Amino acid sequence: MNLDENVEIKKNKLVFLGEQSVGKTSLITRYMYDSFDSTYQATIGIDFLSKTLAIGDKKIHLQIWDTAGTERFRSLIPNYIRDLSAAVAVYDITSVSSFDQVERSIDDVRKERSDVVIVLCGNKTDLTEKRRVSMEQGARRAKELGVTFMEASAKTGHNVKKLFLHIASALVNEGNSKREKSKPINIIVSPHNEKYIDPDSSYCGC
Ligand SMILES: Nc1nc2c(ncn2[C@@H]2O[C@H](COP(=O)(O)OP(=O)(O)OP(=O)(O)O)[C@@H](O)[C@H]2O)c(=O)[nH]1
Ligand SMILES: [Mg+2]
Repeated sequence: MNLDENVEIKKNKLVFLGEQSVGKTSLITRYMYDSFDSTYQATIGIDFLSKTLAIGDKKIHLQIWDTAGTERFRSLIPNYIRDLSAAVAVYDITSVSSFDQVERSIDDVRKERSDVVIVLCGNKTDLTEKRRVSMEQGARRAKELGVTFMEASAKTGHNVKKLFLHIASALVNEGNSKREKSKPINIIVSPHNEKYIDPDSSYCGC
């Protein structure tokens, strides 16, 4: 591996949480493969993907963990939260119960880690006629919980890149602020993904 001395690699674990069927897998699939599947296939247990992004002169390696929303697998989640750097708590804007549940996901994260980047994400904005949770309600809840708020649609791709880039930038800036004032961010995304094997061997310098 040939690395420029100015390039730093950080490994960061990003976990997607939220009720069954809110679109966690679809958001990740849209970002990684720029595709969308309308047939529902529930995630079993936990899935892992990774992606390397370049933000200015920093390289950031995101480990993306997709959890299952089913109650049956809930007991697995604390194990994955322990060493995370960022979390996306997803709800479906057409489902009030999924919105009520995000608070529990955020509490779970905060119980383990108080210093992580958390985004509250209302997904399925394309379903305008079926909307049951307004943007204002989402924004208000996010403010109360002290997290970033975003709405997105895995189907149309609306705000999906923004969601990931916001997290990557926040993680890079977090590292920068410990050493220097943050520089303007220039983001270049390099496609890179695989099932989890060994993060050390999966670096892509492209
Ligand atoms: N219209 C619309 N449908 C969506 C969107 N995102 C996901 N879906 C659909 O919602 C269903 C559930 O999506 P998934 O991505 O599997 O949901 P999940 O949160 O991963 O579900 P679990 O793995 O069971 O926790 C699928 O049929 C998707 O096609 C969206 O933005 N708009
Ligand atoms: Mg899933």
